[in-house]
Amino acid sequence: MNQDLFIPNNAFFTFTGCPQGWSLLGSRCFIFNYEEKEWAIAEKSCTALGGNLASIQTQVEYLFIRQLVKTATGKNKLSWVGGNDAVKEGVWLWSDGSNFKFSGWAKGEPNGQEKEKCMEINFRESDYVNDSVCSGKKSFVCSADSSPLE
Ligand SMILES: [Ca+2]
Ligand SMILES: [Ca+2]
Repeated sequence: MNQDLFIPNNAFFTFTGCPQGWSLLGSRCFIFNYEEKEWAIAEKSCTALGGNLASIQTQVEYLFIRQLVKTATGKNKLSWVGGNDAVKEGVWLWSDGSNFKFSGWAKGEPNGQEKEKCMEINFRESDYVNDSVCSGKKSFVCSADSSPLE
């Protein structure tokens, strides 16, 4: 192996284009926010940080986001992500506008019809993706595209 190509982990975070405090995965950045907010207020907080509530585009991203929450809180803390079917019942969209291909709902979910329009992870502190009532106050995860190197 060419030693010149070795990049230490911490340098990776420093130089590949996530704002401070965000974590890089591939070309995207993620951050966990402990403060509990309604889904829409959480989305506003994410946009203020330059992102949106997290979209989950791959299984690897799902695992990464859950690990981010676990690392920050020591448990699988219930958290909002960016999926919602607020515009039309049953039509799930990501708040960042990316293509919704997610199929990792827990068994029997989404089940809330018109009452549950917002997507959460770690329901019952477990590997459980659920649709829920948007006015519930929960921690949340934001995502953003990373910036290219200058
Ligand atoms: Ca719904
Ligand atoms: Ca549900």
